[in-house]
Amino acid sequence: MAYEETLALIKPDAVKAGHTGKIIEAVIAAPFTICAIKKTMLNRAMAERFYAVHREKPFFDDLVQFMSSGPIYAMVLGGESALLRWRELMGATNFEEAAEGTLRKRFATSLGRNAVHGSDSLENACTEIAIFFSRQEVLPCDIPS
Ligand code: IDP
Repeated sequence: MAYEETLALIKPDAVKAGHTGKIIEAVIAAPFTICAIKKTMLNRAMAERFYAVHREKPFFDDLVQFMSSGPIYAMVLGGESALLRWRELMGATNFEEAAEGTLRKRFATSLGRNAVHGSDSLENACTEIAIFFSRQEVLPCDIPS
């Protein structure tokens, strides 16, 4: 096991529906360290850059429109095996296939509107974290030494 950091987003659908508190509760209970957190909003160009790997997919336009449609919360989550553990807590991309108790099972309303995002590799986590946070804003420990 190794300490890792991953980027988590609470997507516009979940923020709008008032699920932010429940999602942050699940983050803390898991537990993860919230190394950084901010409420923000992606514009179209930022959403296109964030999801550039999906540029050729038929759902790309809808995804970009959705992700720039309202406020989101961006978090850097830290902990042992944080990347995989956050993806497990999120559940499968398609909420209909997500396990009971996962965030997508609880809060997603469609394949696209699936409440949360998590990086899919440590390399992508680095890139994605840098989109939202400077290094100085990311504090790995809750208790400063
Ligand atoms: P992930 O978010 O579980 O890593 P990805 O395959 O990277 O899944 O897809 C990114 C996001 O694009 C998904 O979370 C979902 O919001 C959206 N998405 C993925 N596949 C579809 C689809 O077939 N139709 C509509 N939206 C999709």
